[in-house]
Amino acid sequence: MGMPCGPWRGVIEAYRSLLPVTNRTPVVTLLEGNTPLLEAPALSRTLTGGRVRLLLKHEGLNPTGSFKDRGMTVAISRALEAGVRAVICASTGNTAASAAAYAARAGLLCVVVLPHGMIALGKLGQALIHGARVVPIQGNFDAALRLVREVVADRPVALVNSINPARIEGQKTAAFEICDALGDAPHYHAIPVGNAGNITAYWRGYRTYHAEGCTTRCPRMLGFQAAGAAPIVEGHVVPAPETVATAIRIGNPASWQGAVAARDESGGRIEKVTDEEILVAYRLLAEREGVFCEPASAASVAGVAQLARAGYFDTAPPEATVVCTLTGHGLKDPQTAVAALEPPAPVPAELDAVLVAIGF
Ligand code: AN7
Repeated sequence: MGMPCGPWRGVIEAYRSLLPVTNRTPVVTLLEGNTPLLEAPALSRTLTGGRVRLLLKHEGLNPTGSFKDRGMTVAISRALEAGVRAVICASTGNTAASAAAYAARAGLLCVVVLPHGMIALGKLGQALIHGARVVPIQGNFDAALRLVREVVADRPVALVNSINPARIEGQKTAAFEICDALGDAPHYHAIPVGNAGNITAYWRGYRTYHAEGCTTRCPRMLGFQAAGAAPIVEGHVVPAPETVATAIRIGNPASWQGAVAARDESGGRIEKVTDEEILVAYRLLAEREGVFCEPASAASVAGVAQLARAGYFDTAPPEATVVCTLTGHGLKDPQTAVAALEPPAPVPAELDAVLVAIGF
């Protein structure tokens, strides 16, 4: 379709004809979307021996620091149109941060139900500062999602998790932007999988653009779960998911079927990556490409590295493009960055001591 001219007005205005809005829908936007698609030449060399062209869709540069804003602009706009006074979600953190910000802008009450003690610091700070009613539970994300489904069953509150179809519709705009930037779809698309809404959304976006005649192909979808929270890979619900990547600490994804369909219809894969592989990719992205994403986001790059080691890209077309979605910003979770590297101990405020510490 091509990007519209003039100042960026958010994903609803950019792709209005492909989204579930009418001219009566009050658009609630923080000008999300239009995120960079960055070349990653160092990672391409290091991880794939230059076999493929690696690009990063840096979704951490959305207004609240994650891809959730693309779906939230549509979900909150529709909730406002429907006349509800409050929205609610379960969250591992980013959905809560996004819902809280968009609800604040819309003048709606926002309730977020979170697994206590398992939310990265920045995300909790966002939910609080935007004025959400924060309810930490003594249970995990899957329990939180069960509870909010029960809350909305007989109350006039809009659920803004990705089981709300407006969320998936909005999130598919990332695939549109990638195709617009590349002039066609990439050959492969790598993405972290938690509740599996985003892989479902990207696949829908790629299929839509292909059906509209905007692209000549669809990519193979490559989804990656954390090894301690890999229900789709294992083929069964994981009752007590565990991973350093708290954003994808999910044992029973709501869009399980959507992820399986994306994999099978695209001829792709869904695999698991260990916490160690995630943290190696997390540091490589920061050290070699200057890109700081949160641990869950690095699962996409860790997965590409794993597949490259196994020879998966040996059969890729020449000049094959691989896009990795970096779903959230590294500043969301400063504690994991600091823990990964151990900040140095302080030295006296004297030149000699500083020179020794520098290593000069
Ligand atoms: C950074 O915020 O589920 O597979 O409640 O925050 O669409 O769930 C977050 C998910 C990947 C996984 N990367 O996306 C929530 C939540 C980051 C995330 C995912 C999430 P889905």
